[in-house]
Amino acid sequence: MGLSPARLRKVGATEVVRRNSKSFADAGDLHFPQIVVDTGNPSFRNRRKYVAATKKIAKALASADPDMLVVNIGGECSLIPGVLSGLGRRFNGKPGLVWLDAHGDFNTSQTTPSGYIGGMCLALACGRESSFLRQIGSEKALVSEEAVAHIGSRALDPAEGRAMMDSPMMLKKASALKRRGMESVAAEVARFASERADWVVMHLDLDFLDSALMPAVNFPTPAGMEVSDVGAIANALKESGKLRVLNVTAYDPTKDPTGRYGRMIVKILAEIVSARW
Ligand SMILES: [Mn+2]
Repeated sequence: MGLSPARLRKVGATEVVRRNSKSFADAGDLHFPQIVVDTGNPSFRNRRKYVAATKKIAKALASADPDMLVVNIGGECSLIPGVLSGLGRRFNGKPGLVWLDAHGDFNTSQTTPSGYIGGMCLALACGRESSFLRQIGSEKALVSEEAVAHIGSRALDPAEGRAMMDSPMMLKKASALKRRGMESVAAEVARFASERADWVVMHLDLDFLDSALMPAVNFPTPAGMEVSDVGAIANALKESGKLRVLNVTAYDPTKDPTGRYGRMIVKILAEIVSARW
């Protein structure tokens, strides 16, 4: 996934954002030490490197222009604490988070079956590991769970799923979205986020999409969503006037030898940044 930003730039990601924006600035790429062997506590692997990476992301974003849409290309979903921490210093008011993902990313070191940070990063942003918050220099949760909408899940671990059900977050599983249709859910999600937040982050883990549509991710998951569902959410959020940040994560170029899926992601990106923005 670390190869994703360079590959997506190569197939036009930077260009479509530039072309669809009134003003544009490119903050460049961040580089992190490669993790070859997992180290540290098996219930929170690679923690030391992750804390350093989170601080680096936060620092890079702390000078972002609050009047522009900030587009972050991952890497994996675990960029989120860095994004919220950095932009939280710069933007006024409370953040909201609309999280599109097949997975919960809501484990903690107490519930994780693997110690994989990517499966815990949303819970970390929500402040469920106070020691992590202290390590990155934050006194409180980076986003309140009351302002989180989790959309499109279909592969939750049991304890993680229970924690999500008990949380005040909005939880819309893929099965419910298919029953109700995305148009009405999108309006509800946008209303939820804009009522509870002053600025909203749309976070797209590409495995939100059905694995047949988007197999170039690390954890492709069937029974997923369509590209038009991403567009419906993006449009509803744009109409709310509070969408300030877009994260696009989890593309794995090594699973995309022809570049076909990279081009598809650039097209999705173009749609999100262009229409009605
Ligand atoms: Mn995922």
